[in-house]
Amino acid sequence: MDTIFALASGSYRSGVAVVRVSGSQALPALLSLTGLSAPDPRHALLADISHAGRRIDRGLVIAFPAPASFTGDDVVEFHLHGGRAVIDGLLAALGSFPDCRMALPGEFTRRAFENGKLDLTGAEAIADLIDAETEAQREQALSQLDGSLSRIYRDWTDRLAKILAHQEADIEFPDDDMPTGISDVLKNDVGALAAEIRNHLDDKRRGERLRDGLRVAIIGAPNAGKSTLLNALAHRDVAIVSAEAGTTRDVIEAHLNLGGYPVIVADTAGLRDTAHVIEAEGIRRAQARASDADIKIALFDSTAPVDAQTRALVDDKTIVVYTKRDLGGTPRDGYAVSVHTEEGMDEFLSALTATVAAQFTGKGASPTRQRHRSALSEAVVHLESSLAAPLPELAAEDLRIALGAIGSITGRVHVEDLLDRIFRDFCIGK
Ligand SMILES: Nc1nc2c(ncn2[C@@H]2O[C@H](COP(=O)(O)OP(=O)(O)OP(=O)(O)O)[C@@H](O)[C@H]2O)c(=O)[nH]1
Ligand SMILES: [Mg+2]
Repeated sequence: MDTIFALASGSYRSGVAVVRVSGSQALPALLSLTGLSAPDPRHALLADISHAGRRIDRGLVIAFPAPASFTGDDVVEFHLHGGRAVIDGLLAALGSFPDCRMALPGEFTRRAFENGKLDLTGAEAIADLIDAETEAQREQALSQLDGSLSRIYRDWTDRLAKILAHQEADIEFPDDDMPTGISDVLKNDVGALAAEIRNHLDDKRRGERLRDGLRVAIIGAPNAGKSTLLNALAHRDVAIVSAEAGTTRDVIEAHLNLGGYPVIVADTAGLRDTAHVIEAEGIRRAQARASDADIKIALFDSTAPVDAQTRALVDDKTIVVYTKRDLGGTPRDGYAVSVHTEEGMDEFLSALTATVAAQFTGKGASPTRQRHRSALSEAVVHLESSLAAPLPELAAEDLRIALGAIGSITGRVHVEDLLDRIFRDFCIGK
């Protein structure tokens, strides 16, 4: 297998850059570039790094001999000055060693998976941690990396493997009063497992929404002050504001961090009847965005009569806000704010933050990807159909598919595990 290397730290021009090397040539390359003979494992050493008689840099080097490394293979790290010529010099030098090449995207983590250092949910957690922009996203990624999802799925695969083993045994050594499909004892276990998985899936997709960001749509009549509010929330001029009604046409998004939760707020075209083709398309987009938003903010101009079109879209996912409080008017309900004087803004912001936070309340780890959700749904379908299977072999087949589906989430279900369990749990001479 090739030895792979890559710049592990971010872009060029940084105080320190880390270049990581993994594979059987990592240690020989380190020794050749530094002249060291036997570096202490996992100890940083200051060394001159040279190649072909020319010095590349003076930096720290660390050797992580297999298997106690990130990938499980021999790994070497070079901590250099983060300049282009330095990094390029080292990458070129590494490329000149036999069987050494630049790593593909994700290849270090892939090797860690292949060497059993991580399961697939762990690998996904690393990607999520790198992408995390808010505290709650970071916490979710870290707890997934710690195995919050793996533990649940491993427990389920263990239980299901046991059930399947018993079912296989029932087929192999049938009792005289062998039931047609699956025994009552196993039925109970399967039913309980299916109920637990259904319960785990009934989480309002909070894990996935935390990764993707909660979708909030600002809606209201033209000139209600939607773009003004978006700019205030984003603390920058994202959308054009003008006294002319019908200014905003496209959906304009800003990514915010509200109380540690990621939120994508969308400003939309003002809702009204119009003969103008472009404005009408803008309004269509506004309505589409409103209908798939997790939370809507319905804006009403305090100084104007209540807009019926917007009012009709208010539901239990909507926060009602009256704008331009500085100009007077009497709001009927909701929050009254003035973006210009900032009156009422704190109250509105706390309400919005609390509504956002409420979307993420729930106990325990939640699936963080559609991939997890699809696999679990497939498992539930087959667990349920095993209960109704007319023949023991068909029940076993359903259980096997369900086991494969759950196992695919961590990528760690092997027939071997299953056989082990069969031999461990039964006396074969039964
Ligand atoms: N006095 C006062 N004026 C405001 C306030 N918020 C917005 N405005 C004004 O209201 C007008 C319309 O604001 P916009 O933010 O462009 O309104 P909009 O809802 O985005 O309008 P469309 O894009 O046309 O649908 C602008 O002249 C703003 O300056 C406020 O709190 N107080
Ligand atoms: Mg606007």
